[in-house]
Amino acid sequence: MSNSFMTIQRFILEAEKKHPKATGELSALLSDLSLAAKVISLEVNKAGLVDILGYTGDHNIHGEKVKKLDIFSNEMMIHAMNHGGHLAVMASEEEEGIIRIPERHHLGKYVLLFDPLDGSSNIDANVSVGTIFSIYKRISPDGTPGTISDCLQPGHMQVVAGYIVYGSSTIMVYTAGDGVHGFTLDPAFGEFLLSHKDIKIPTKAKIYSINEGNYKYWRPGLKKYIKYLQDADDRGREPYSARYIGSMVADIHRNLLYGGIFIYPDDRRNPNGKLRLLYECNPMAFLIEQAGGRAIDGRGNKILDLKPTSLHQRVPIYIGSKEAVDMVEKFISEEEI
Ligand code: P6P
Repeated sequence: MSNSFMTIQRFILEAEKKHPKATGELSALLSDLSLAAKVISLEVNKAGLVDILGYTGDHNIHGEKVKKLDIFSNEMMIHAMNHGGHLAVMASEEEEGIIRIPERHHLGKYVLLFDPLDGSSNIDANVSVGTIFSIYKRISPDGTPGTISDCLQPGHMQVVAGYIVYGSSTIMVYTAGDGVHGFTLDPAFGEFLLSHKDIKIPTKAKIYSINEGNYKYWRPGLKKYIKYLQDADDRGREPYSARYIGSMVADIHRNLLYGGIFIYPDDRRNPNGKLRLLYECNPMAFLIEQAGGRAIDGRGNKILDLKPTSLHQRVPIYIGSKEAVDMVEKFISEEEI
């Protein structure tokens, strides 16, 4: 079947054939996720029309103001995914604790962690937002309710990771450990069609993405690195562009396609940075490494090697084109404290 009509369902089934022991559970799980993505995309794209923009007046577990679409997307993910019989447990960036599978449903062998609508503080300004997801195999005994330990596995144990970016079009990008592939939603007939096969992030970055408003709080090595990028053309090197949307999914998606580095560092105000290890950093790190890039915490660790200690822990992240991450790692390792 040519790419132009390769639906995500067909692609997943083709990929499954490469694994003779595959039971089809993971494929069904990914298909369920693509359905949830279509529904969220529909709501995100008409939010301004049906008055589900704006704040609910509540605050989430992180003390952040909650958007109506946050609630909708979180509930959509839970209700779309909790009855397929493929999951033992879920956890959401919007929920304090783990999300149990209702007793009436079969308990599966997978674990789903997700950020239902990342970047949603931007949505009233029509800025691209996204859903990020991460799938692990359970480590607790089959047939029993999943546990928090199932959710606190290191990122290198992921079997699937991906995101859906709701932008000028809706694109679902995922990896199952065999490359990174992108599917664009054709709204005419509601199918995700293969549009980006085997994505590789350019080794050289042309873009750096960081909130420079926090400059005065940064560690010295990071300040020197950003200055080095800004002086690139003085040294006869390819100048860099600063691009920062403030929506991780959109920033990472652009850098994945064009080449770039995204940084949310630890600084004097946020000693562990802002982004969550389970729901943002691990899935993006799996994807970017699969696409040929790197993802580190700036403390000598690969993101994927970090052992999570709590559901909502935050970690610093330097992620993107290999050369750029190598370079910032060098500046940080040589910094005088
Ligand atoms: P700041 C959105 O709120 C988010 O979680 C990520 O999507 C984004 O990269 C980051 O926070 C932006 O944070 O502090 O630069 O506004």
